[in-house]
Amino acid sequence: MKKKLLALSLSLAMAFSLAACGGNGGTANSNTPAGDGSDDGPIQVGFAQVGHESDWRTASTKSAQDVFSEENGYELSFVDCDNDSAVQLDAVRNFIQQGMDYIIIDPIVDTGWDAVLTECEDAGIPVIIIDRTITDSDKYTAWVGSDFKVEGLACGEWLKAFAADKGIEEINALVIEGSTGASATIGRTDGFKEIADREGWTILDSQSGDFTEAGGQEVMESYCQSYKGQFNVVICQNDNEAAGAMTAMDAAGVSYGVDGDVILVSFDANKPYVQLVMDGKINANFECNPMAAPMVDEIIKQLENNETPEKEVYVTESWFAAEDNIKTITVNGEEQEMVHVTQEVLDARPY
Ligand code: GZL
Repeated sequence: MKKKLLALSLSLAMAFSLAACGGNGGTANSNTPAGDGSDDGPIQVGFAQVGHESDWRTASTKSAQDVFSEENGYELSFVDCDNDSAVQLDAVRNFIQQGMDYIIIDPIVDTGWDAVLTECEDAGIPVIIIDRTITDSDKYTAWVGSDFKVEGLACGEWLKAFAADKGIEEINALVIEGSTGASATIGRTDGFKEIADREGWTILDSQSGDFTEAGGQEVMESYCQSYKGQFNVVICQNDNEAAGAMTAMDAAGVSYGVDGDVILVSFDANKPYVQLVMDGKINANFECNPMAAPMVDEIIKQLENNETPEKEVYVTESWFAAEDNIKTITVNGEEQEMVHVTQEVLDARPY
């Protein structure tokens, strides 16, 4: 769209300048084709990605690289911002300088965006946000992602039903949060806490593991020292933190999972961790679908055809459990299925 508009405006400028010169003017002759605004080159897309901190992020990046490929008519400029917000803002400004047709951003944190989004708007470059959200500006064309608070609520509603079924009367939970300031962290934390407050559960502690395995292990090691024997639930806000937490609990002699003393919950549901649910190591895993790129491709096609896309597009996701004792949960008044992980379910996982 931007290149076409740019080509058209240049053509018009040339036409007027030629007219101003009286007649053909300049070197162009009357046969010079008027700019039709067509530009058969690839659509230039700049993608400022959070980083490479997790399996989820790897799947998200692969999805974008698969969709915004040369054979699909794109030229992708990809920047791994390594969880550094300053790097991410610079990447977006560089995309503006490079004259991208579209800019995609997965925002590391949800604030500090209005100035650079205004610059994109002034440059006439549509911005599409994926995955995490931006709360201090709406100067973007569309957002594609998950409802993180619903993920947190679903986790709490499942735990309530699971505890009731198992006759567990007291919940003393430890939470390993994701990256501070990330909307995924904020939503999952708020959602789970809403149910915990409603049910009178105790959240003994809630610290950030930064969505990494090392971070999850470090926080869990600290928790095992401070709270060993006091907790019966661990909520990890992504799979990599759950992997680190399992390492730490193994070392501390804390049992977890279907046959353990501690209920272990994760988010993301990457395939290797859905395997761990089937193996009974993780009791429940709440998917966060990283495959936003195909929907962004559809949005770009709409924009190329001068159509107006929806401002918000939600990806589909499922809730997985090791046991089939809880068939459904109710989240925000909506009945949702708990998927009991069988080999067939695992084999069908796309990432
Ligand atoms: C959530 C995404 C989070 C994942 C983590 O949509 O932003 O960031 O849950 C990832 O695995 O690091």
